[in-house]
Amino acid sequence: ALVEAAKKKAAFAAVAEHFTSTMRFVGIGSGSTIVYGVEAIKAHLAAHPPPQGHINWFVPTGWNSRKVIEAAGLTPIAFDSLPADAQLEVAFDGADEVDDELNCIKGGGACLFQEKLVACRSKKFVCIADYRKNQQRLLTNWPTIPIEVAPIAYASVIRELVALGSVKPILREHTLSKTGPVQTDQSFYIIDAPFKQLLTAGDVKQGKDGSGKDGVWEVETLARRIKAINGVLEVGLFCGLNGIQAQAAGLLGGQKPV
Ligand code: DER
Repeated sequence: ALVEAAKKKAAFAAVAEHFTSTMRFVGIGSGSTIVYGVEAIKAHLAAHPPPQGHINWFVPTGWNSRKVIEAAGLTPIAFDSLPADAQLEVAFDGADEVDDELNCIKGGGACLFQEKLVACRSKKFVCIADYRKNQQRLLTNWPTIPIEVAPIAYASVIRELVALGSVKPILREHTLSKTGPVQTDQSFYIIDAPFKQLLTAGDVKQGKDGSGKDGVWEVETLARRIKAINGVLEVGLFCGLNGIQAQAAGLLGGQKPV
């Protein structure tokens, strides 16, 4: 209950600060926290109705996200239906872990590819995360980096990840529902790759070595290296690499209740 209350508090704070009824295109992420974000948006629209004839379009980041938008009675628009020059005013999304520089690990829900697509098409990326996600460095509490890969390439990507210092990357399999690998909205696979705790740019500025020696990486350096592996569609590190961190309003509401 404590965690759910923190998620809800974070979501309502994020929406109060970063959503307005006159917005045209708003990205909606995936996972459980974003459900509170959509609830907050719905309440905001009820309290502050948009001008007559104004449509608020919500861009989903996968099947789950679209269902959440529709269940709230909001209007979805597919990413590939957006007007060519349209940019989203804001994208709201959750995260699995967030560091002091607002870099995020994402992909716990296997939606990282469309989440990054939508986040990078937005002027601002607002991460809604409860206190459990808030760590000084990534891979402190969350143990692995989710990576979306073409099915045919998964074994070769695993080999390359091991060469980068990941001790035992694993193909994400279903647990209860069915046997076999999890498939994303793109029918790709997810590899969860453990790495040592990721250094921030600030650590490197203070002289720490994040170049991968002994498997110790700075977050953006590793994100680039993983993204460059043949067969990788997307890596679940949201950082300066794609300008997201620079845009991130990085709202971390729901601080641990005292
Ligand atoms: O997959 C993701 O990146 C999601 O945002 C997700 O992992 C966050 O999920 P949660 O809000 O249920 O913790």
